[in-house]
Amino acid sequence: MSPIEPDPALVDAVRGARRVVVFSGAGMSAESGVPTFRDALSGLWERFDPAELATPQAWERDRELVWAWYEWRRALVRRVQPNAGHRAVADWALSTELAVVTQNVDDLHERAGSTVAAHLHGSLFAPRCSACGTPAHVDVHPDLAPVERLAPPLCAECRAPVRPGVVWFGEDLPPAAWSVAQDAVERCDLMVVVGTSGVVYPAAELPLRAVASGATVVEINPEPTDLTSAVTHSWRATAARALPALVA
Ligand code: BV8
Ligand code: ZN
Repeated sequence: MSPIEPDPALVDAVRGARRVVVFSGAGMSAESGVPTFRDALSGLWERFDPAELATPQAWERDRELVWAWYEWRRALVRRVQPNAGHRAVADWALSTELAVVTQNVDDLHERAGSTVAAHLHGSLFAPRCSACGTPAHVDVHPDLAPVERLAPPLCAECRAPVRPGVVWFGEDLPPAAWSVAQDAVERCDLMVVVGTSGVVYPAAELPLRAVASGATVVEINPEPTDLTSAVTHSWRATAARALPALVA
């Protein structure tokens, strides 16, 4: 499917931008083979609701199930590669002031060469002690079969269970990441919103703030979303096809 050509006004806005924010969601990594958040509940976990499993309550109720789900996702991310969209964003930053603000917990922006300004929802690759917060080094199971239960390792400092380094529903966003993201959005003259349905707050507020501060906001998504009515341009295209065309 070749992307429908972008609106020439969209291309002009992108070409003329001086301070860019790329705001990415799970759709950014879809063409790398990383299931979007809801698709990550296929197989063993399909009977769970993401908002159910990605919560402190689920962790308290069944740590081994939650730890297995995150380790399966971490191993899957390790096995895949950044796509042309991730690489285009990294290339763009070589010629333009650009901040990557991502909701994604994978490391594909980094592996494509980007420096990520803010991981709003944490990272699969930053497990930490659930009690004292000490970062934990946990080897990735290279070919972890999707097992339903896996005992989390214990903290080397205090022996409490190690938890995934992500932000669960009901947890505050990391203050530093949230503050960096807000500043970048305040400053930008262009925000490119890629692969997010814009349903999770407060992250989904950022494109609305960019519009309010007078920036041009371009959405790249094969589907319309909750943000479509608010953005300046909405391009029905996928990340790996649209971003290289924009950045060329
Ligand atoms: C907070 C990490 C303050 C975990 C994630 C009741 C109680 C408590 C809070 C709330 C509440 N009601 C509402 C809230 C707020 C809540 C929220 O927003 N809930 C939603 C469900 C309504 N938010 C929070 O709790 C946040 N914290 O508010 O703190 C607070 C504190 C205490 C009490 C109250 C408030 C924390 C939210 C962080 C949750 N953690 N991730 C993990 O990964 O397991 S969010 C998770 O879902 C992902 O990170 C992602 O950002 C988000 C959405 O997932 P997806 O739908 O998969 O991805 P996305 O939305 O990006 O959709 C995919 C899109 O890509 C689609 O549009 C698709 O068309 C498109 N696409 C597909 N293929 C492609 C593509 N696009 C381009 N190219 C392609 N090839
Ligand atoms: Zn500890």
